[in-house]
Amino acid sequence: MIRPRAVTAVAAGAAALALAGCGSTASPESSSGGAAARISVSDPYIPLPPSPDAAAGYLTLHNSGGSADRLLRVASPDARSVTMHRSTTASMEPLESLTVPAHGSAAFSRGADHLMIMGLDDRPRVGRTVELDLTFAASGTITVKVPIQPVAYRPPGAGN
Ligand SMILES: [Cu+2]
Repeated sequence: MIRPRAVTAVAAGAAALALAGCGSTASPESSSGGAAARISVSDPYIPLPPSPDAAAGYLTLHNSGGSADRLLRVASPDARSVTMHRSTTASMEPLESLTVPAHGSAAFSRGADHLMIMGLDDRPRVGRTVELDLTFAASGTITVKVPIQPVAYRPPGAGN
């Protein structure tokens, strides 16, 4: 099952650490300015892949802050590699980064940008989770536990 509250808590903690680490002079309490990016993650899932060799990962990134941020790379201790891909009409190509606009969102979703997860270290099954470590230019690394879902799963908020 998805536990959005847990994911948000992890994301908020990572963002706070990143702010402290980069020597920002803004105090965490002064939220009125809202200049910094504030990233959270919702609806992460991996449709059950036929084999551990290659799986697709989907999730939505939200930025409630006043500055854009960029997802630079994704890694996983549970897989050999994770890459960001953009689907084109013919095939797909690597994506260098994904921008999350200020007060906006960006998503990896079916038929569009997606995460390619290669070489899962355990046989995939529904209910297992895969850790993804998302590293942002401004917000640092946010860790998400992504559940493997049935092949036809759609997240609750998906309009299409
Ligand atoms: Cu791909």
